Amino acid sequence: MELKEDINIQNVAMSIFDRKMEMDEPIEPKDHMPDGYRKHLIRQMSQHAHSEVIGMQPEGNWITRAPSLRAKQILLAKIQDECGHGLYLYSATETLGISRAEMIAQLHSGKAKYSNIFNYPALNWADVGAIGWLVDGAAIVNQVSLQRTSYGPYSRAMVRICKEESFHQRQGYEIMTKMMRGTKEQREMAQDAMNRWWWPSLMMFGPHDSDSPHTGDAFKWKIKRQSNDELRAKFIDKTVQQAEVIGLTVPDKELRWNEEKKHYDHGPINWAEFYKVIAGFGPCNNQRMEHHKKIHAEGAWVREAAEAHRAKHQRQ
Ligand code: BYC
Repeated sequence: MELKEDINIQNVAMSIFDRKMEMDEPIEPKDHMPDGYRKHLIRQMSQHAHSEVIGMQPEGNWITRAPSLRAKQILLAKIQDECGHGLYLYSATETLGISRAEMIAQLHSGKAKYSNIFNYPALNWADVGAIGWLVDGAAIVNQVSLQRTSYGPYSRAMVRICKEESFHQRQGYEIMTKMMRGTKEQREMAQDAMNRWWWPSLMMFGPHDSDSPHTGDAFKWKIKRQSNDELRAKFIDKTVQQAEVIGLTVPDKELRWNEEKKHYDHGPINWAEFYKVIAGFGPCNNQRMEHHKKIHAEGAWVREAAEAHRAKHQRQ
C-alpha cells in the first residue's frame, strides 16, 4: 500500500516537471526533477563556474603591467566581475544538491572540466584585448541564449552575468581599436593576438552538433535553446564585421559570406587540438591547475575561520 502511494507521489511530481517543461515555466530547486536533468545541470553549471574562476588567471598576469592607470582599473574591475560570476554559479549549482567543496574536488581531480580557452597563454597586452573582445564576446553569445535555460537559478544568474559581460567585451574591443590606431608594431601585435585567439574562441562553443553527445538531452530539457553550431555562427557573423571596422584580418582563408544561409562559411576547426586541450594537454593546463590548487590550499584558513564564525553564531 505504502509503495503504491510512493509511486503515485512520484508520478504526480514527474507530471509537474513535464507540465512545467511544456509551459516553459522555470524548474526551481525544490521541484522534483529527473536524475539525468540534475546531473546534466551539475556538469554544465559547475564547468561554467570553474571557467569563470580559472579564467581570471590569464588576465590576472597583466594587472601589474597594464599600460595606464585607467587600463589597470578597468582590468581589475573585469577580473573581479569574473570572480563574482564564479560565485553566483557555484551558489546556483549548490541548489542542485552538490557542495562547493565537492565541485572543487572534481575540478582538482580532473573529473570536472573548464573552458578550453583558458589553457592558452596571454603573452602580451594585445592578448588582454583579444580575450575581452573574442573570449567574452563568444561567452556572451552563449550566455544570452542561456538566459532562457529551463533551470531558474541558472537562468537568473545568466541575466546578471550578461549585463557585466557586455562591458567586458567592449573593453576588449576598445583595447584592440586603440592598438589598430597606433604604431605599425601595435597593429602587428593586435593582428598576432587575433591570429592566436580566433580558432580557440570558435572551439568554445563545443564540438559540431553532429559530434555533441549532450545536445540531445540539453534540447529535450530546454537547457540549451540554441545548438553549438548555431551559436558559433552567430558569433562569427557579428565578430567578422567588428574586425573589418578596425582593420583586423580574420585568420581564415576559407571565410565566405553564404548568401543562401545568411551566415559566413568558415574553414575547418582543428578538433584534434580541442580534444587534446580539454583532456588536459594544452599549453597551460598544468600551470592553471597547479595555481588553483596552491591558492585553494593557502585559503584553507579563511574557510575554517568562516566556518568557526558561523558555528559561533549558531550557538548564540
Ligand atoms: N571547453 O556535448 P557537448 C567566461 C566538452 S567563462 C571544455 O557539446 P555541452 C570568461 C563537454 O563538457 C564562460 N570542454 O557538451 C571567464 C563534453 O565533455 P564532458 C564559459 C568542452 O555541455 C573569465 C564534451 O566536450 N562558458 O566567459 O552540451 C574571463 C562534448 O560537448 C567545451 C560556459 O561554460 C569547451 N569549450 O555543450 C573571460 C557556457 N565544449 O562534460 C571570460 C556554459 C564542450 O561530457 N556551457 N566541451 O566530459 C555550455 O553552454 C555548454 O556546456 C557548452 C558545451 C556549449 C560549452
